[in-house]
Amino acid sequence: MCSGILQERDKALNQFHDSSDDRVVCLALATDDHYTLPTAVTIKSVLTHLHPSYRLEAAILADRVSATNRRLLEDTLSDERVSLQWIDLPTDLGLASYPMSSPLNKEHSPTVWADLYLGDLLPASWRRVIYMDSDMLALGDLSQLFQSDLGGNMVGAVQDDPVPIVSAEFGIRPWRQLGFAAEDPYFNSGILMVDLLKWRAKEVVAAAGSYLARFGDVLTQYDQEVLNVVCHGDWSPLEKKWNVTGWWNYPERRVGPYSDIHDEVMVFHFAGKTKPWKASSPTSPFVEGYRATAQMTAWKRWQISEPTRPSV
Ligand SMILES: [Mn+2]
Repeated sequence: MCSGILQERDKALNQFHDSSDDRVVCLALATDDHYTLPTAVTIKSVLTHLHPSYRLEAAILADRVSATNRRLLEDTLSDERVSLQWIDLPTDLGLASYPMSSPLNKEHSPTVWADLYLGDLLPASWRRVIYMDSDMLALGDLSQLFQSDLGGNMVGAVQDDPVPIVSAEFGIRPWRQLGFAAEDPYFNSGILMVDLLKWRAKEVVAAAGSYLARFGDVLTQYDQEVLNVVCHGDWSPLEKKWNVTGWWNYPERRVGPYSDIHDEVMVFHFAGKTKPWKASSPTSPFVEGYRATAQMTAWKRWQISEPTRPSV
């Protein structure tokens, strides 16, 4: 009985595969020169866990990355299952030029805004893409995410933990003026599953520019906030396992449906200030996994140079 069901399921999966001419996952990340190593680690982790029948096409939206770091990233990812393309960010990204007087908006790299330009910069032949931050470690097969049903929406994303709704502190301050409901959900933008056909049809950059022109002075969360405005009512919630942050490091939060969340992680997101490539980062199994992946890169001098603090 059970095996019959499994055979049916396998048949359905094979039909899906047979009907798609190419088993490819399209992935995009953005980096400046300083983030090239973390970007390489994230892509390496994706490749390591990708289903063996899939290839990876990775686009790197690059802000002035040096020739040396490009070569090191390419050497790290020299694998017949991956093809890389560098896409240089224009030096005059319009969204990076808005005056943002909010004290929360410190000096930041233009790469912060690169995700808003996915529709403009990625190859026209790409119909879907997974966008990832460069502070993430894949622990599972992203071909499953790439096949997600977005229910006709433009984007799939994971609801944020510290900011679950638009009216939360550090959510969307002008939610009333925008006509949103207080309880409307708010997502973390560290990983996005994007329907590029819908994205390109929506003129995302223009919508983002209008928001920044009106409310740039009360912005609290950079591109994440703007994406939540632009994608409002047009995103599907993805399962938490696709974007598990350090918010879950506190055992008292891992209760009820989330009691096993750490066993289910498909992508761990080192959101916040403590990054695993900094020696000052508290250790955890995810940090150890990250550092093991970093050892597989071509950066021979990858090391933790400061003394590590014990985990708290
Ligand atoms: Mn992040």
